Amino acid sequence: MAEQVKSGSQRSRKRVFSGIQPSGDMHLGNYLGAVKGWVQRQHERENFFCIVDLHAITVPQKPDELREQTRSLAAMLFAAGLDPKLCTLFVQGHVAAHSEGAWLLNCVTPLGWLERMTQYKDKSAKQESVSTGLLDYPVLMAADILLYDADEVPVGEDQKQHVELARDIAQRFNHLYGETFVVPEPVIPDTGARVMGLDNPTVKMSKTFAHIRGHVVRMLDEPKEMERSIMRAVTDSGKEIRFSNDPERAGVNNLLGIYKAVTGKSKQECENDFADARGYGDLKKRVAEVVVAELTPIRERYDELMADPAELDRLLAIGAEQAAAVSAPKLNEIKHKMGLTVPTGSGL
Ligand code: ATP
Ligand code: LTN
Repeated sequence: MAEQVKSGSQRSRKRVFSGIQPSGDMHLGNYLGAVKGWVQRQHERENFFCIVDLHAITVPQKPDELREQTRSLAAMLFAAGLDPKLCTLFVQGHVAAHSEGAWLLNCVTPLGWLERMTQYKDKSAKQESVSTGLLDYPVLMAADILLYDADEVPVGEDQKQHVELARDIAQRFNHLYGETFVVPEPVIPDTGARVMGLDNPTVKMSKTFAHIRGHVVRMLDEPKEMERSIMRAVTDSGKEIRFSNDPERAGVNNLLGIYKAVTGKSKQECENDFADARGYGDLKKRVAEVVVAELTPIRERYDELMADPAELDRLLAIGAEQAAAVSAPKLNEIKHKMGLTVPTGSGL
């Protein structure tokens, strides 16, 4: 009986799960690498999107700011185009199955798998004191995904290793306890998967470096500020406007990549658009124009949503209820498979 639920292919629409941390202001990298794709494909999929506050606290956060950023991110995601009729958007901490599921999966995950994660190595090197949660972060992420039997996980390039770990955990669990989980696929966009810092095109655009002037374009920056950051973007001393893998030309490549991801044009069309440009100044101006045009209506919808907190809370409460309806029975199935007793009436 449970077999029928497991195989993603038996559902008429693929099920998507993805998450985003409320750990700072959402930026253009998050939008182009993940959120824009969620919005574009929401009509063809069954969608679960999660504001992962439990992941955010794996590094120190200011409680009041975290609470505020969680609500602000929810408004931003709706403003970016997630439709509550098509998507379940919820806050991870509102659905207890995620923490419980992570514990259960912890008990089948070898420690060595976690110690190998590159994001853990990078982030732990930057912390004075490293929490157990930071090491365990990918197991919580696996629980997020596997509790929903998600077929697809749309993320930026930096999260691919974590989705692969979720696949390994699913396979190991299925091997130990019998078919239980769908083995999810990472879905990485072909453009925008790795938007680089404007001040330094050798590092990914990141909330961690948002305090450095000119590093990010925040979704909520004023148009003037967006223009300023893009016009100041670091480039080389040439003037050819072409996609390139040459590390020397990473700045121009990044700007063209942003242009491509925003406009949805092909590489050839993008290069053609700049065939008679007089230099990088023209490229930057045009990139700033398309970015401002894309983000301005989002900012306006965001302001409307933030002006009605009761409506935002109502939408998040519905999201949590819908998420719990899917994840609670799955949690019981996992517990039962592992030999735990589950409440009578759970059908197991
Ligand atoms: P940051 O590094 O900016 O702090 P993050 O990677 O820690 O962000 P989230 O904010 O949760 O974490 O990321 C949400 C989504 O945005 C993920 O799918 C992630 O892969 C994607 N993402 C983050 N930064 C970039 C980027 N520079 N380019 C493309 N996608 C990105
Ligand atoms: N770790 C991710 C956020 C995240 C996620 C998930 C993404 C948490 N749970 C489940 C996809 C699926 C990040 O930092 N970007």
